[in-house]
Amino acid sequence: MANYYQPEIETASREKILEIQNEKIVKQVKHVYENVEYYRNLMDEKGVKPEDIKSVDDIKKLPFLTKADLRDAYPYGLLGTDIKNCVRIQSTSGTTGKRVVAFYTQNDIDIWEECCARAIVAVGGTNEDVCQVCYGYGLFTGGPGLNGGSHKVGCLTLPMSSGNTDRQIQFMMDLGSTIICCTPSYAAYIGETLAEKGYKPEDNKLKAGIFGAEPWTEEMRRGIEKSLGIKAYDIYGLTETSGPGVSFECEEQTGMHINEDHFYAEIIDPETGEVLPEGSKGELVFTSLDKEGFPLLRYRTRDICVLSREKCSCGRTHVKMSKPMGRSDDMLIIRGVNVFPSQIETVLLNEGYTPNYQIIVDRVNNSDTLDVNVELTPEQFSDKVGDIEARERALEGAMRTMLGIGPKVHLLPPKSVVRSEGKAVRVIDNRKLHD
Ligand code: DLL
Repeated sequence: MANYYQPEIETASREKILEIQNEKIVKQVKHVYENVEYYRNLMDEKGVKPEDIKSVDDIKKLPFLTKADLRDAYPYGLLGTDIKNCVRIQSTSGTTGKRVVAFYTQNDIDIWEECCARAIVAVGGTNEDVCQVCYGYGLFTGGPGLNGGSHKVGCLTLPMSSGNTDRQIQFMMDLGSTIICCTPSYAAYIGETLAEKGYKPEDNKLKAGIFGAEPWTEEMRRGIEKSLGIKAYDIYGLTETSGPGVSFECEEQTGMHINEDHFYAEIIDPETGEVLPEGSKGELVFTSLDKEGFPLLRYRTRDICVLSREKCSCGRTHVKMSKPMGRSDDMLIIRGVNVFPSQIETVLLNEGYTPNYQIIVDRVNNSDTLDVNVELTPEQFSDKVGDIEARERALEGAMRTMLGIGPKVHLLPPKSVVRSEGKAVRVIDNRKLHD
């Protein structure tokens, strides 16, 4: 039996959803044009006026926003309201030195948490559940978003944050957690640790897990379901549009319903920017229909997906997106943290190294590893082992500060990073992330 948090909107007719979207977009574009100089300039350059946007069909006339715009406008250039109306920031990686900073009014937080509440109710959550949130808390949106959603549903919320697996397991067992929220790789790791400690899947009270923030395969889903004895559901989102809960899986487990009353989704050709017909594979673009603090219009997510309007047996009418099938840029997600090779390059240049480097990513025991091989110049090269090691640790520290996760750095003799005849191969990703 399907459960909804806001049935009237989650199962609304297509006409009703369009009516809501059309009403919101006209207001939102006018508001952004009047209040966000950065975007007004982009619209003026394209010769689009707010009056040209009469319905969501006209969204394709608007200019795109990208992570590069977020960097150019950092920190306040895309703010949609007076800063005194904002109550929170959240943040994720930028492409180089500056992070993406998103602003929220209280209304934005309420809507975001409602979206997460929809996801929790969709997996069977009620006020009788104990919801263990082990996404990171802090600037990352995972912890705060699911925490807020869990409160709205009335679950007993365990704000665990990530890490300290022994304590996670102790609370899970002692307090009888029934829903767990974390990255899929952490869920797999918890499952493995439970088994190592001698627990069988039926020893815990978990019934469902809400996993996202990084790509994962159907094979991983089956593994997690088996090791934890639960149903594993996907959840998607990004800081720029709020955080987790932009879309979520229902009991059908065949894609994630996008909360269309708040986000308008398009699929474009990543090369040409052209809007593709329904059912095509391409880059997902979101327009926030009612965000106040950070109202991004036509934000290019770089996630490659397919949208489907096939009728869903759960009764929800909102469009479904497939699992992201890759990215149209070079962003990596390592242990749930977004990492751009350009951030690593920035650290190397800042620290006086050359940009001859290679990033090697792998997954060992359900945990991602990140190694960075960096070539030294003949002047930098030293045959004193201690000297090299000290420099490796210093570089690891600088990278940890920039990335939010610590890589293992290996300083190599001159000419040891393979030169490519074409485009330099900077990243070797040995993980299997997509089906
Ligand atoms: O990862 C928000 C989030 C937190 C989503 C918790 C789900 C659960 P960012 O740090 O801004 O936000 O990273 C956003 O992560 O563009 C995708 O590339 C990737 N991503 C998010 N969810 C999924 C998913 C959070 N379910 C970027 N499957 C997005 C695959 C995902 N990739």
